[in-house]
Order: sequence, then C-alpha cells, then structure tokens
Amino acid sequence: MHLKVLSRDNPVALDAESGCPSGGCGGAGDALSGLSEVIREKVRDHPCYSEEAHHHYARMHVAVAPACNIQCHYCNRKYDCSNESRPGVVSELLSPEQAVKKVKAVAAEIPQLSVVGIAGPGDPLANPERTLATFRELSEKAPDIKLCVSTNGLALPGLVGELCWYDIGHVTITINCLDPQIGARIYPWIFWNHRRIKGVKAAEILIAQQLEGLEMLVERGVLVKVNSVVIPGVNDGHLEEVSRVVKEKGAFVHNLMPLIAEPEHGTFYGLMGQRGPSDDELRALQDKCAWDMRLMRHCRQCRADAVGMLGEDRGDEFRLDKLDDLAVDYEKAMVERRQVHAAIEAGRAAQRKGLGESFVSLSQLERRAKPAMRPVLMAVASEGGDLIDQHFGQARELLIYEVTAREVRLVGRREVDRYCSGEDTCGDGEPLLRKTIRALEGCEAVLCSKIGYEPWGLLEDAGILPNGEHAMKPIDEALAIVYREMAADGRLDPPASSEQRLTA
Ligand code: CLF
Ligand code: SF4
Repeated sequence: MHLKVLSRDNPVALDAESGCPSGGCGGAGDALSGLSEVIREKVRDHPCYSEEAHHHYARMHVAVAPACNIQCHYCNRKYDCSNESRPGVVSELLSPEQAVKKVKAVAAEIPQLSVVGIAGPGDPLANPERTLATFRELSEKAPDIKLCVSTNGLALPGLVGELCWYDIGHVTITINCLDPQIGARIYPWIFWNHRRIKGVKAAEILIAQQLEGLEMLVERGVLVKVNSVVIPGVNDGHLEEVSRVVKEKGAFVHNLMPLIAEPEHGTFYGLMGQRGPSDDELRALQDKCAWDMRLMRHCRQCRADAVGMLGEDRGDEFRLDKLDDLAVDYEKAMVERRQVHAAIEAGRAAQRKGLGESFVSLSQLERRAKPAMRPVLMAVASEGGDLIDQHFGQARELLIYEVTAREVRLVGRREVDRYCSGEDTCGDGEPLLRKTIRALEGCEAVLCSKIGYEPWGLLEDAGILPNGEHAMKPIDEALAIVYREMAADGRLDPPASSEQRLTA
C-alpha cells in the first residue's frame, strides 16, 4: 500500500510503503530482510526498534516535559514517567534551549548517537509547547539526528500533524489495555477538556485516543512502538489481545515492560502490594505474543534523561552545570558523525556477510568512538576446540581465551562438573551450577551452543555475559564478534581493575 507522508523537508508528499509490513516477528526488527527500504532506513540505526542496532548506536533523552494529563497507578509524579522509564528515578528538567545545547554536546562527544527522544519526566504531549519547541529547534540545528517521542496517547490525535511536520519518525504509545473495565483498575483519572474524569469513562476516552493516534501515525508512515506495562492479575491475561490488535492497526513493535512497584516509590500499586511479573512470567507472555507480533526484548527502561548506549547512562557527564564549559562546533561534529556511522555500517555489512573481518579490521573511526579497548577473558564450551559446539550444561571443561582488539589467544582451561548429569550438588553439598560459575571467576562472557534459563540468569547475576548465538561457528571468529559487540555496547569501558584480570 502506498501512503502520502508529509514531512518538514517534503511538505507536499512523499511516497512510502505502509508502516507495518509483515515479516519475521522473532525480534525487534532484526529480520530487516522482510522490510521495505523505507522501513529499513528508519530502523537501521534506531537502538530500540532494531535489536541489532542497539549494539552500535546510542540514544539520548531530553527531559523537557514536566506535566501529565492522566494518573497511572504505577506513578506518583515524584519520579519520571514510568510508561517509558524505570520508576524511582528523577531527571534534571531542561528548557528547550538547554535541551538543544545538551544534544549538540552529546552528539559531538558520542558520535554513535543516532536518536534523541522525549520521554518525560511527565507526558511529552501534555507539554506540547515545550516538546514541540525542542523538536523544532532540533530538526533545524541537528538535522542528522532521528527524533522520537513517547506518550500515554491522550493528547496524541490532536498533535499528529505537528509531530509529522517536525519529522518525528518514531512514536511510542503506552497502551496497557483495550478494555475500559481493566483500564479503570490502572488509571484512576484523566484530565480531559478541562475536567477530571474518573473510572471506566476515563479509560474509555484514553483508549479511544490511543487507538486513533496509532492509526493516524501509521497512515502517515510514522513507526509506532506500543509499550504495555505487565501488571499480573490486572492486564496480563489481556495483553495477547492488545498485541494482536495493535499489530492489526499497524504498530511496528510491542514492548512488554514489567511493572516495577515498590512501597518506597509511594505509588498506589507499590503501597497496595501489587507485584510485578516474575522473569519467567514475562518471558512466557513475550513468547505468546511473539507468535503474532514483533516483540522488543532488549528494553532497559531508561531514565527520562538517559544518555549513551542502551543500558549505559552517561547522563552525569552532561549535566546542566557542565554544559557551559562545552563549546561545540556542530558542523564539524556532523562530518565526524557521518564518518563514524559509515564505519559502523561497513562493519555491520561485513558481519552480516559472515566475514568476521570487521572485528580484525576495526576501523580507526570506530576506535575513536570506543578508545578504551582492553583484554577480556571469555570462556568457551567446545568439544573439539575448533567450534562453539557444546551445551553449557554438558561441558566438563571450559576453554579460556584472552581476547583483544587484535587477537584471540587461548590462555587456559578450567575443569567444571556437568550440571546436566542429573546430580544437583557436588560432594560438599554446593550446587553444581554455582560451583561452575565460581570456576569462571575473571571471565566476562561465556560462549556455548546452548544454555538453559537458570544458568543464564546465574551467569548474568555474576556479571558474566552468556552467549549462545554462535553455535557451530569457529571459536576465533565468534569470540572476535562478541568482543566487538561488547566494545560497541560500552562493556569495555572503563578499563577493568587488575583484580578482574585473573590469569586463567
Ligand atoms: Fe527513547 Fe523510547 Fe525513543 Fe528509544 S528509549 S523515547 S523508543 S529513543 Fe528504548 Fe529506553 Fe526501552 Fe524506551 S530502551 S525505555 S524503548
Ligand atoms: Fe506518570 Fe507517565 Fe502515567 Fe503520567 S503517563 S501518570 S507521568 S506514568
């Protein structure tokens, strides 16, 4: 289907394909092959819309929007909007001018920055003057950066035209339910047409606005991500339906976010003891929805002033009190950013072709972007010592490699007990799995052909990155790729202390 897309640069019309093409739904947009060229271009460097892109590109949020027009039971207004942010954190509020200054400073310092979003601390569209002023300035002064906004959707239909005018290519709408009876258990009130409206009526209006806004955006070729907060016993049994309907209406990706409700946050749910989903419950729900919809599984529930790669927060380096000292030549920064992005894309293309050479020939430009490359110890489960061909639970020994930007070197082997042998404990009563993880001290990643949920979680808890993505690949090549991803992900910065670098 062809649609007319209005944009600031093309106020007349562009031809574009539909915003929601069919295609593989397993991850957040990594099956790029099933997408039209227009959509590929939109998700290629967006760290939230493409799971693979989040290894390479950074995002930042500017917290310019303090007010909100609804009340959610998981929010108490002291903190950032929990529809897109981890609850319990407070951001530094910026004026639109300060926001633009901050974006330029970050873009010059972190050339991987590809997207700037407004996600709070309240609802961006409940603060239309501040939000649109920020977008207007950014679209003029930093035209090489994608713009993104997140909203509860109540004010969305009335602002779609202006969002398109400023080339806001990506919008997140939080839709927690389609049933107003369920909505009344999530939203006690909304502020609508100068009046406070409560209960089922409030939820009805909110849901209608959200769906209308979604359809309007899709019609105009804007990519829409739908967030849903998973609230066990309230909406969890209904979210498959939400996923199905928002997909039908053209949403690009669905992000199921776990409710985080602690009494100390002072929210209604926190105080009432409403629990969030367990990891297993969340994963099971994601798996159910993934049959029908592209699911985002790498969301980090960022702060409303987050800066850096997903999962990384460099916001402190760019606080208001430090901005005055930062003089930025943005024209020059743009040239450098273009070169860095081209280098990233060249590396990704090489990786996609399976050459593995992008690691070895990591370009000078990418090194500039990530200067602190240090050696990393990684463990490998391998039968023959050439391929990643063993299940983590079947390994009797793990090969230990030291990996740097230049070489992959076998430095030792560590004996472990096969925890899949049917025995749960070793002679001294210690669980086998814990003993295996202790044996990995000093390692920062484990590569194997397969791994179960339990060891995956325990490894992560121990600060070790589990990886089962490179089954049957040559060990050197796989380790090189993982090293490169860790570098791009900010895991190799800052340099490790000497205690971390234990000799195998
Ligand atoms: Fe920010 Fe959100 Fe845009 Fe991404 S975050 S406004 S879509 S640029 Fe991303 Fe952060 Fe999850 Fe949001 S990881 S909280 S989904
Ligand atoms: Fe809080 Fe965001 Fe809900 Fe508004 S939309 S009440 S800021 S969580």
